[in-house]
Amino acid sequence: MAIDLPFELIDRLRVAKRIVAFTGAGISAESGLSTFRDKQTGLWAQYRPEDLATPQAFRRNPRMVWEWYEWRRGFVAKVEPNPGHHALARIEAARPGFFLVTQNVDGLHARAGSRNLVELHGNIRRTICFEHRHLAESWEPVEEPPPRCERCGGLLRPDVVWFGEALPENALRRAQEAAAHCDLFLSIGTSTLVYPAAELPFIAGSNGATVIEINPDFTPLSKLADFVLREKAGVALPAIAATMLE
Ligand code: BV8
Repeated sequence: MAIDLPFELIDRLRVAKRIVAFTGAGISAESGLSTFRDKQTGLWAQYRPEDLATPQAFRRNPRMVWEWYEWRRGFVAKVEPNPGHHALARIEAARPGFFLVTQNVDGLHARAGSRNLVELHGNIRRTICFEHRHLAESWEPVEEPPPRCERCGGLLRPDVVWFGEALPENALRRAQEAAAHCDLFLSIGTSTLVYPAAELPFIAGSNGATVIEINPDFTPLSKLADFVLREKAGVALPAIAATMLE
C-alpha cells in the first residue's frame, strides 16, 4: 500500500544532505517482534521489561533474567528484516550523509544491509560476562543457567544496556553529534520515553533540523515534529525511500 507524502515533505526529503534515522522497537514490529509496550505474551505476561532489564533484577534472579533473554533471542533468530529496515538500507546506499541510530537490540538493521549505524542499547545476540564484560562466543550448557565466563568464571549476560546502566559512550556521542548537525531527522517506531536516547529528536529540532515522526500512535515528540506520518514504518519508509531515490 503506497501512501502520498505531503508536497512540502517531498521537497525537504529531496534537498536533505545530512540525514539521521532514529529507530525503536516499532520498526521491528512488522518483522513479528513484540515491542516493549505490547502486552508481553506467554510466560512473561506478569513481568514488566523495566523489572527484568536491570542489573538489580539480574543480581536478584540471574536465571530468570538469562532465560527471558534466551526466550527473546529465540524470536530474534526466527524473524527477518522487513520493508522498513530495507528502505533505510537503500537510503544509506544512495545518500552519503545518512546515519542510523537504533535503540533496538535485535540486529535487524545490520541484517538488512545498514552499515553506518550505532546500536545505543547494545545487541541481544552478543554475550558478555557480568563482572568484566569479557566477550563470550560460546559456552557449555549448564544445569543452573546462566552459564559462566570461560575466562573469569563470572555469570554471562546479554550485551545490552539495562535500565540504570550507562550507554556506550562513543555510540551516544556520535548519535548526539549527528542529531545536532543534521538537516533531516526521522524518528521511527519509538515511544520516545527512554532517556538519554529519547533526547535525540529534540536535539535535532532545537538545531533547526526538519523532524519527521513515523508512528501509528501519539508520542511526546508528536507536538514538536514538523511532519507526523501516522503510518507503520513498513509502509511509510518505502514511500520515503522512493521519493529520495527518484
Ligand atoms: C541511564 C535494552 C544513567 C535492554 C533498553 C533522564 C536522563 C537519563 C536517564 C533517565 C532519565 N529519566 C529516567 C532515566 C532512567 C532510564 C529511563 O529513561 N527510564 C524511562 C523508563 C523513564 N534510562 C536509563 O536507565 C538509561 N541509562 O540513563 O543510565 C547512568 C549514567 C552514567 C552511569 C550510570 C548510569 C538506559 C536506558 C536503556 C534501557 N534499555 N533496551 C533490552 O532490550 O532488554 S530500553 C528499551 O525500551 C528499548 O531499547 C528502547 O530504548 C526503549 C523504548 O522502547 P521503544 O523502542 O520506544 O519501543 P516501545 O515499545 O516503547 O514503543 C514502540 C513504538 O512503536 C510505539 O510508540 C508504537 O506506537 C510504535 N509502533 C508499533 N508498531 C509500529 C510502530 N511504529 C512504526 N511502525 C510500526 N509497525
